[in-house]
Amino acid sequence: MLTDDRSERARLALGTADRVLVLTGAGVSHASGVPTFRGGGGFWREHRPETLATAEAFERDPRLVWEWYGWRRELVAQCAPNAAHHALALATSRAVVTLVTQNVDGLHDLAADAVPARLDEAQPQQLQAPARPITLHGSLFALRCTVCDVRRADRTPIDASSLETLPHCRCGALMRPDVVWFGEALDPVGLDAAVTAATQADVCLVVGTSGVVYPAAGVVEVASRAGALVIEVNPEPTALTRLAAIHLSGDAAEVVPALLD
Ligand code: BJW
Ligand code: ZN
Repeated sequence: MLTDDRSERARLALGTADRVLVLTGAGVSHASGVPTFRGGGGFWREHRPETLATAEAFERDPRLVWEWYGWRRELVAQCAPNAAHHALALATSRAVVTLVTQNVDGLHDLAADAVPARLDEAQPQQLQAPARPITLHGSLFALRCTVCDVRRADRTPIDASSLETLPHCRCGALMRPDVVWFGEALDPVGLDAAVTAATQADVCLVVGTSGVVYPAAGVVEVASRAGALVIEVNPEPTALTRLAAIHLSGDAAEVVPALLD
């Protein structure tokens, strides 16, 4: 329950905005059991995630990188969207809300899939099918060929016991996770759509991101420069707090549903 002044101001701004841009990061999935990228417990074995999420690491040791992604795919496959994902999915079906995520866990999409069932319980006349989130950094459950660039959805377990058992393309080459690693370009269509939404937003809601990875964090800078009121939900101050007119400290799964109620 949000009762203080800042929360009420945030609720009012979101409730009266014509256009809202939401940027989410790993923290939005914390209550679902997905580890954040940089938080405590952000290590897998002795490796920092930052050193595994690179093309160089994959070139050097594809088995190690696939082992890490296989582990994350299994972990995330057991996780379900939480109240923040559901509230945001419902919001994208109610108003002009553009949802942009850095997450590769697919939980926003699962929440969007669940909206029709929830619509029956809500007021169907006010709602439309939720817009799909813009996924800036790709998906854990998609593969891309390292040679011919062909993509495919895939949820099967990864066998990283040898190079031969790793996922391969029909062209014979090795497949990689279809995610964006450091030094790689984001899909220009998704990034352009996010930047356009940022220039048009009255309110920019930033949830559960450390705000240190660009160009994703730059989307908030664009919104702020274009005059959007920036609202941040995060238990900690972040690199983007300087842009926030309102910082709400807390768990996204509690704060976000109360804000969008
Ligand atoms: C809670 C919570 C709860 C906890 N409730 N909250 C400009 C300036 C500086 C550097 C650069 C720049 N432009 C580009 C760069 C370089 C680089 C970069 O940004 N580096 C910085 C880190 C220094 N960027 C890139 O390399 C990008 N590419 C690029 O720019 O290409 C240029 C190019 C152009 C043309 C041709 C070729 C190249 C690509 C960046 C890709 C990032 N990819 C990753 C991995 C994805 C795959 C995977 O997951 O395996 O994306 S890195 C990782 O960080 C992942 C995340 O999406 C991303 C952001 O992390 P996020 O979500 O913020 O997570 P955390 O863990 O950092 O934070 C969690 C937050 O949640 C914390 O604040 C907690 O407090 C909070 N929290 N519990 C709410 N319950
Ligand atoms: Zn191929």
